[in-house]
Amino acid sequence: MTILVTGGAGFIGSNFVLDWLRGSDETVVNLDALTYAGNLRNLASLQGDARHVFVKGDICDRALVGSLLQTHQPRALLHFAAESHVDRSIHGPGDFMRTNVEGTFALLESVRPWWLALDSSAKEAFRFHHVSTDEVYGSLGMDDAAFHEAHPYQPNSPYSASKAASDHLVRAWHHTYGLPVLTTNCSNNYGPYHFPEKLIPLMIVNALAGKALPIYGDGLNVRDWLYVTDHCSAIREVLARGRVGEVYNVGGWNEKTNREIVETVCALLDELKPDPAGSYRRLITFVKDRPGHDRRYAIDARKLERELGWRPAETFETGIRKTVQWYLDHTDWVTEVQSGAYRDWVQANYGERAATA
Ligand code: NAD
Ligand code: TDX
Repeated sequence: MTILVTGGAGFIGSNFVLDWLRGSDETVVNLDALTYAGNLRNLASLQGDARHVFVKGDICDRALVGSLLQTHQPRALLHFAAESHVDRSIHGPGDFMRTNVEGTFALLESVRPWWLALDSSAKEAFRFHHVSTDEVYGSLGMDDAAFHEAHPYQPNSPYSASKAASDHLVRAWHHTYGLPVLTTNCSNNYGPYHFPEKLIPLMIVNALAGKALPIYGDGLNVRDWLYVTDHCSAIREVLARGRVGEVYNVGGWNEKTNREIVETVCALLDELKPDPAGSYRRLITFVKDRPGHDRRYAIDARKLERELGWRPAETFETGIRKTVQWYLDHTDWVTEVQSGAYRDWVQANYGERAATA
């Protein structure tokens, strides 16, 4: 059996592929365009492993996706590929519309004729699992109840608007064409292989380099944090037993202000790699706020727990300690990502296979 993953060289996608292959002999076909956020280094431990078939390519390329479906006949498609950084979406929304909206549309339209031609049991068994975000629901007040699956969509950034559009497309392809879809909307992830443009890895990497730790606005914006392998286990559960056409919210019940996050990172670094100049807290700097900055996200994950018995394995305390330790142990990964040197490594190790789909 085979699964097709899009965006499997990114942060969550690569964690998912590694996690999946730790517990399964199924082949994973991994379609990724290797944008700045995609890094085959994340999957270096799978080199030579025949269960992992990497294909460099774009989800907008219908001919390519169609041929992958015909060749590999996957029992499921897990759609992670996206432009994912809110700040980048503010400065340049075009790529977000192309990949997140047009790309999801192209993927659905590549899948539909192939899926329709399957025999009835394969058709019934197939799943299109769309990986999405809590940001589609907009911003909560401090006293509001956490987002549940029926919360109205109120996206506020170009990123969240593009993800909201993709969620609606996936929903419509189920209701109109009967495609067996599943959607998960997850809170903020953190953990290994997180690109150092996002809050937690940026703070770790900057602190170790003695650079400023920029906190937007008053730093009291709240995010709900989930360790990435807990997101992976939730996706596995929903894929295995989720009800077709349903949406499941995924979260860790770990609401933290950005100030708390940065102070926790500094305290852990002070313990694990003491700052020669005293404490990394000296680097905290309050900077201009992000335009349209959502105040609070919080996920109500009770449906997932009630229906599928899913619960996160990590607490925030265990997950953030593992994460800080991972970055301390993988300074070479950070250096390569920042310098772009991993692209040379990709060329050397994957050569033509990466260069041509
Ligand atoms: P990421 O930016 O780290 O990785 C995205 C991957 O998609 C990269 O490998 C990139 O090369 C690939 N990609 C981009 N455009 C592509 C295209 N046109 N064709 C093929 N591949 C393309 O993102 P992430 O943080 O791993 O997020 C993965 C998914 O999870 C996204 O859909 C995101 O919206 C969602 N999500 C992320 C979080 C989070 O906290 N990071 C939380 C909830 C949901
Ligand atoms: O330098 C920073 N300083 C700062 O205060 C950065 C990069 C961020 N922040 C703040 C903004 C947010 O309130 O920290 C919070 C987290 O920011 P990001 O790491 O950029 O994540 P966020 O905007 O919350 O979005 C993330 O979670 C949901 C992912 O990037 C999305 O892909 C996911 O859907």
